Amino acid sequence: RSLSLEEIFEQRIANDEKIEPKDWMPEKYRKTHIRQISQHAHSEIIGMLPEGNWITRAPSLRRKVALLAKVQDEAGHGLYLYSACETLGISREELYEQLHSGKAKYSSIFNYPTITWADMGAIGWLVDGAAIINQVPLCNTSYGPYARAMIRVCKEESFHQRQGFEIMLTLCNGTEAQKQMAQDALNRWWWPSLMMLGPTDAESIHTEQSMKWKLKRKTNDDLRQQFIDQTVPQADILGLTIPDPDLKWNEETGHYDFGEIDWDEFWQVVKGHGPCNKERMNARVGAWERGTWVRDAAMAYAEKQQNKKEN
Ligand code: FAQ
Repeated sequence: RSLSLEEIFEQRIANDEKIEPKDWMPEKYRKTHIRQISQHAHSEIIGMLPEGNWITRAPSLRRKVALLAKVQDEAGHGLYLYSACETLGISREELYEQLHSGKAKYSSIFNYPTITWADMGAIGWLVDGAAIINQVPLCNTSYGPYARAMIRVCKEESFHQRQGFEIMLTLCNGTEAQKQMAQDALNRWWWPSLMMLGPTDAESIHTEQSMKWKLKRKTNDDLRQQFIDQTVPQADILGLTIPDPDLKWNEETGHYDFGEIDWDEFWQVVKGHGPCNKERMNARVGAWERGTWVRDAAMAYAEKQQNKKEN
């Protein structure tokens, strides 16, 4: 008996072969990839906004150059991811429409305000730190274009993380007020960074299927634990206190135990009621609308060039 398309697909997944755009794939595999990759792309684009807030106010030329480059990298990540997503048969226009109409999600973390310079340090250290932990396993995800995009994204992300940690280290070695500013940023970004890795495995509706398809290679809870275990010693180096009285090394498990995450807050933010959801969407949609004339001009120019070639 010859194998069905579905059986061949399953076998390829079992053999750790990459699935490529023109290969047969189950409709649900395609849909769930469009969902995750587009949410990831939207997060990169919206993720530029909290940091964009500080480009004009960076404390030195060196800091400004680094921050500008980081925010540009994020635009680049968004573009690789949108391109990867388009290979699944959805257009860029549809993807933007889903973001702008509020139909598509983007990461909860970017709905928090950036109120001091130390937030640039905390975002690099914690948010990029959590992003790397989540994305390194995705370099090995089953869909080829997503896996290949992740390799380059992870390299850039690890540079971003070190940039953030270095801002924190500088503040922590500075005046008492600067160290306080760093502690305050850690206090505000710690819990949202843990939430970024998604609901608990028990609450995660997609994990089981995504693990079977090797879209996800590790569960939300495993990644969260890995992030905590990696970050606590870094806070010790900085001389900062993680705002969790229940955080404690557990000799038996070889991991840190940690306190209860406020999942109500997480779902409020995901549903659009976080501190900056409206501001972020207004900034994004406003930029898109103000850019209409540029897109129109580019299209008119391309058409003119095409006509010249034809005549
Ligand atoms: N925020 O069943 P699960 C970055 C939704 S890194 C909002 O566990 P899944 C770099 C989820 O979509 C940030 N929504 O879902 C950067 C689902 O809703 P749906 C982006 C969330 O997909 C750094 C529902 O909850 N990274 O941008 C969140 O299996 C610094 C149930 O959840 C990625 O996107 C959340 N935090 O696991 C840029 C990585 N968590 O779709 C600038 C790729 C969950 O059914 C500055 N994505 N939800 O309506 C993933 O690894 C996964 O999609 C997870 C969620 C782990 C995020």
